Amino acid sequence: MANPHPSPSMILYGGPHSPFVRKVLVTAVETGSIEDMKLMRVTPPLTMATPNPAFMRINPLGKVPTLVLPDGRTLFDSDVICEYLDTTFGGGKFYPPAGPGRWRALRWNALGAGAMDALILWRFERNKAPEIQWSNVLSSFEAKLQSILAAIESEMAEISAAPLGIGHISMACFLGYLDHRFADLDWRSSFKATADWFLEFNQRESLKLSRHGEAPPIESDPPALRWE
Ligand SMILES: N[C@@H](CCC(=O)N[C@@H](CS)C(=O)NCC(=O)O)C(=O)O
Repeated sequence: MANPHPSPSMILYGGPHSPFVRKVLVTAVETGSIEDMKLMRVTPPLTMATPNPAFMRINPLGKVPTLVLPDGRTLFDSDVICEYLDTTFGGGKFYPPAGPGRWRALRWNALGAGAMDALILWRFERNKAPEIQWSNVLSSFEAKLQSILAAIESEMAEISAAPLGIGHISMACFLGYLDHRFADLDWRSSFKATADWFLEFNQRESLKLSRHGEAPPIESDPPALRWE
């Protein structure tokens, strides 16, 4: 689906490899707001080591996702954007009002988003020349990944029974990014309930449309959303 809306009134800055951008895309598809969004790729892609002064005039943090609203104001980070989309277009389902459902959704969201942060930092360290990598940092991230997956696995009965919320979207985007950038890790054999949940969740239209750029195409999937 290539943004069929004739003149989208919002601009989403991002790219096809960021899990935080994917979280916004999934929320945008789920809330029916994707068609009102033009997707603008930030080039070269932002990394911690490549600041982009021009882009910092749009978002002082120099990070994606960044959403430009119809009146020209900008929103960041992914949670502010997702809550905006949820309340403006989605009826406020994904960030429930104060109460146990809200804290549960926000807790799972924090788990998924924290896991994405950890994977990004781990990848940054892993991509350094071997002689300057910190082995204790690498092993610390490896341990954190196991503990995050174990936590998700232990809560899977409650996760799969709960109404769809921002926590599910975050955790699915974490697992998608894990497959995208750490395809060498076989996490499924140790975390079978999580693997089964993700297999099913991954079939949602919102997940199909937002697959990461280099993910192998799945023949039956619709074409991915297009970045300009
Ligand atoms: N907490 C932020 C994290 C966003 C983030 O880390 N984005 C990465 C791309 S995945 C980025 O823009 N990195 C550039 C940088 O760190 O300077 C959010 O939820 O939006």
